[in-house]
Amino acid sequence: AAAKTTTSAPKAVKATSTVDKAQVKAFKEQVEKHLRTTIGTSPEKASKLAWWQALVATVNEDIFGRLTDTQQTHAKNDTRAVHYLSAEFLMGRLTINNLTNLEKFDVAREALKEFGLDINDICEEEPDMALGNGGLGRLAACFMDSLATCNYPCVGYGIHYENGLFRQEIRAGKQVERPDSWREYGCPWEVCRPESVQNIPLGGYVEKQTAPDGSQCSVWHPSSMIKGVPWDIPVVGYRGSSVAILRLWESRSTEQFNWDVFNAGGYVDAQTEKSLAETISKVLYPNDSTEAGKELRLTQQYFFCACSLRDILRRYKRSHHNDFSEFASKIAIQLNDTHPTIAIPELMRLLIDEEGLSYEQAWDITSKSFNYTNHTLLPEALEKWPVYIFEKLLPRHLELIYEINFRFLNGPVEAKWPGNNEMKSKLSIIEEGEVRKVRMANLCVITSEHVNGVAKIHSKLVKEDLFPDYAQLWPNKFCNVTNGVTPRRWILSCNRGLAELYNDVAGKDWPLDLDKCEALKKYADKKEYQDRFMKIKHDNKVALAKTIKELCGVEVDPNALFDVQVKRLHEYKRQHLNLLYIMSLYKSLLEDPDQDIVPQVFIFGAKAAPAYTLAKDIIFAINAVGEKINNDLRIKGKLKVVFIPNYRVSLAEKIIPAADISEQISTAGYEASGTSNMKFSMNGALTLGTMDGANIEIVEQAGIENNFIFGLSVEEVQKLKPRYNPWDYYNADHDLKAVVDWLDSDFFTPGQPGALSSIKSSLLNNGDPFLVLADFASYKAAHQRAQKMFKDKAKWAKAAMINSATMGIFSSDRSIKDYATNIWTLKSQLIKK
Ligand code: GPQ
Repeated sequence: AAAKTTTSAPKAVKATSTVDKAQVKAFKEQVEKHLRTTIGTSPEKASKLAWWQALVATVNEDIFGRLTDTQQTHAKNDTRAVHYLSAEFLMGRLTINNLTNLEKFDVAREALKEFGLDINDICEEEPDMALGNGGLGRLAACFMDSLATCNYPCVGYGIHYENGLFRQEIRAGKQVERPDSWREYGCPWEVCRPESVQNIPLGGYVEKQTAPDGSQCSVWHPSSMIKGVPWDIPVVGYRGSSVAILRLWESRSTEQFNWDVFNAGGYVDAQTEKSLAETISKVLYPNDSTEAGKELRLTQQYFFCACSLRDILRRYKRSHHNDFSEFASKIAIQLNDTHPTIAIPELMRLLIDEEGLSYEQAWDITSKSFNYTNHTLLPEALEKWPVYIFEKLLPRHLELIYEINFRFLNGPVEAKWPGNNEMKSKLSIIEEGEVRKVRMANLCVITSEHVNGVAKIHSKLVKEDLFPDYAQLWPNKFCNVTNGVTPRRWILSCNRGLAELYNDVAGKDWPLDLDKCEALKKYADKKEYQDRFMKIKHDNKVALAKTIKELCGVEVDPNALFDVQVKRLHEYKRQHLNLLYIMSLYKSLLEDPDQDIVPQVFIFGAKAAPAYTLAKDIIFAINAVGEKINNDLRIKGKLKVVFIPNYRVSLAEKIIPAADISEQISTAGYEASGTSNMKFSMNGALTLGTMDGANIEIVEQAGIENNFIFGLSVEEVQKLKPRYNPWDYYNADHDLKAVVDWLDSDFFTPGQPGALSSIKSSLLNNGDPFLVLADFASYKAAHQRAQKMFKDKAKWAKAAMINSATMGIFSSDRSIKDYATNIWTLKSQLIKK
């Protein structure tokens, strides 16, 4: 209907006018009741934290009723369900999202206003739930939102880390890590479920026994027992459809095995043993896409998988008793990367050793239940655990892995490549060598019904480059599910202005069907709509400028072009390519301060893994260069560089809606998908990026002419890599040489010459593994195209609108429906009230 009135812009409806007075009154009374009777304070005395807690208690009243309805419906219908196993769930804050999904945000805002409170201000009290590193963990969180919204029966299983991803402080330009104790004052969303506690065996040895019929069997004698305590976090679907459960396991001591020590007067020793058991869920490993290879990490993985599988079995047995014939038709398990791989031998072990099934029966069930998602091709991320660690922690699992491997190599591999030992050693789960290792990805591929990558290009590379031999054995096992992000959090909650625009042009159902946003496309040429769209962007930039002033102390102009790169710091993501460009721009401004360039603000946010020295050096370099540029009066404020400390979900929600340019500049072939690229586009940023990951699919939707694509393609990278010499590019390009050499001076680090030379050294002496120098000229040219377009306000606005309007396929609802249809064969279930 709105489509017909093309001549005048829809009037911005004042959200307040639509809020029902009676609902506001009721909500206000509920909050006050909780403030008094749940939190034990009063409106006069309450701190912001107390107000937030009362607000959450109010929201929880809505959530728990629906949770019970959901669980009863699923139990009654004995539905098939998916179990999403992930070592990370990067949930961020939940208050605004839950209010939004319950369609109570406006009511809550008005209710709090009547107490003289600003809802956004109150919600700043909530610590981020940062139980993940980056894209992989955030994807799991978006998937929970979509699973609930699309009414798929599911449980998310993970670890209840006491400390999430470290808090980053920047001191003298350098990253300093601080612990993140997100639950210090309790988390009002989570519910402990003591009735579902699990006991998990660990360590010890395997005893071989001979049964009366002469057959051999193995008996595991573990050396200790760890208690797993489940904490449930309800995830409300949009418009309150169903409520999904995220179940996170906390490790505790069982004391079961310590009685002897305890009674013998070993009170203190018993306590020490206890602290070991409690160490397991203490801290999230802060590595993104790199394996730490630590024993504790494998223990974490095993601990949460073992708890989760027992939980799954318990629920299955409630309706199917000891008949496992329907297990695979009721249970789908999704492995989020290889981190939960140990669930495979653990399910085998539970079925054989505890439930008395034969190996063949157990394998039949296991191989029909599991699916595996790969998230990277980086060799350093592919988990390989030394056999000696397995022998110590999980001797029985190792035995089962050997058995799976033996049957695989002597079955399908021998059948396909008879007598070919080279093929066997390539495909084996065990890597031979000085230290023998278990290749977790191989175990996943051999066992899983489906193996998927996370963007079209990535899935192709998974099949053709990472697992080509497996693909010959099982070509149909490999498939693609392009990632997505939830439009509830990434548009509706974080960009209210844009959400209202979509309400006006696309109707109110777009958060459930993001393809509807395409309606905006036909207004992309209309001045009034362009103005409205860019006014929304400008307002978001004003708000971000305020945040930047608070967090970095730097004044930035909302009229400048906001160029943003926020993501984990990695060489393959090439923040240093961005930095080299900034230096070259600065250099040219010093040479000609009066040149007519678009004022630009370069905004960074990135955490480096604490042991990743070069990544930390790049953070230091960005801060050092920024400090110099921001204080150089000669360039008249045309250029600003800010590094926003402690980048996390709640900051992303402020930064992304305010971006003009989204930097997605990984070396082609290295970024599996990317997901912030989708969020930026949805919010009207133009992508300045390589043909990598989901960037390819983004420009397929939005048009290459509405984005700035540069650099080598995957094929070109593969071709160049073996004969690449960074010196050729360095010597051939004056500008490039000048900025690279600049890193060696003390211009940006007065009194500390060489403080930035490790970056130069990685580019020249270490062979520039991610082809930064090769892409520099092309990157610079892309920036010049962007600057030129930014001067043409109408053209820019149109491109921004088309980007935003065409991101329908990147709703995580689409991803989840793809999984449900092609991988899980899972049907949605409407919830009876
Ligand atoms: N990803 Cl293997 C992570 O965030 N952490 C990891 O350990 C691995 C992958 C990312 C990947 O780099 C991005 O390209 C993806 O978009 C994201 O996973 C979700 O699939």
